[in-house]
Amino acid sequence: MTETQSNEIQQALKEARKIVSCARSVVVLTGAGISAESGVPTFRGKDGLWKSYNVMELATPQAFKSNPKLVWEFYLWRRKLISSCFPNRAHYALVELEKHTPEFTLITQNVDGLHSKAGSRNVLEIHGNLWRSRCIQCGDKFMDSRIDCEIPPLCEKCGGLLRPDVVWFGETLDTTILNRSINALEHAEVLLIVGTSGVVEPAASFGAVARAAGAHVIEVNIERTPRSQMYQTVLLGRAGDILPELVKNSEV
Ligand code: BV8
Ligand code: ZN
Repeated sequence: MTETQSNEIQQALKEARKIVSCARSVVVLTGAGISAESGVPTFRGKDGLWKSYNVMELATPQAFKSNPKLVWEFYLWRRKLISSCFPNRAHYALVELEKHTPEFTLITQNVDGLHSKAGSRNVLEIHGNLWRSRCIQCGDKFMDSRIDCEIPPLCEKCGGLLRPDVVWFGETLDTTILNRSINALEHAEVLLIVGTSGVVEPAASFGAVARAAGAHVIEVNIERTPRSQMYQTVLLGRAGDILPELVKNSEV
């Protein structure tokens, strides 16, 4: 990287830091990229999940209907992998930011539970949580830390089939969580979008919703995305390097 490039990045980071530290209401939208440095594979990266599995074939209600055992193998494999992953500096930077921002909402597409594990409080898990199971018969929902069990697991209350409590492709998001997300986006002064390829809807359009409502949108990613050109600020780099720098003076 040339001297000029690094100065430009420093300048952009300094401006972004000022915007974030002065904002009353901040919304953050995260994707798989924020957990990459914790060792959780992203979906579309070079070593992404899609390379070893066809997620579109596994993360759908049709797949579960036709082969619940295979789908549970996929999810238990992910639980096992994620059980040895811990929040990284980027997750903790958002915990700090939340402490120093009057109105703060964290919207995550991730199902790994690492934001709550880091201590974030106002978290909207729009795609659900891998560590929660739900009965398709009686609807019982509970935190489920099992990484090994008889598959497909059955509900202890009614004997019905359990499923991971995540949102699959082709399924609608929880209405309450979606409405809370849209409401936060429409009242945000700043939207910080971290580590998402901006492909999966409706989350991919959240930047446009906030921008249209007057927010300053800051994207943090290791590369530009198809949505970058619509955002006022794009900070290229790893979330674990950029976020601690972005929020550091909010600790004062
Ligand atoms: C819905 C849970 C109504 C399960 C997930 C045509 C057009 C538009 C939409 C659609 C369409 N056809 C169908 C749809 C709807 C569909 C959709 O969007 N499909 C896409 C593929 C086109 N969406 C839905 O079905 C949603 N429901 O819309 O309901 C409806 C219903 C029926 C029909 C139409 C509408 C439900 C979507 C939820 C799917 N569930 N996850 C599970 O995890 O197993 S999505 C899953 O993939 C993740 O949750 C996540 O959201 C998504 C992956 O995205 P990212 O998080 O962005 O991850 P990715 O790997 O792609 O990118 C990582 C990024 O990080 C990269 O940019 C990389 O550069 C960056 N990065 C890497 N390392 C770092 C980094 N950045 C910073 N630092 C680093 N260190
Ligand atoms: Zn049940």
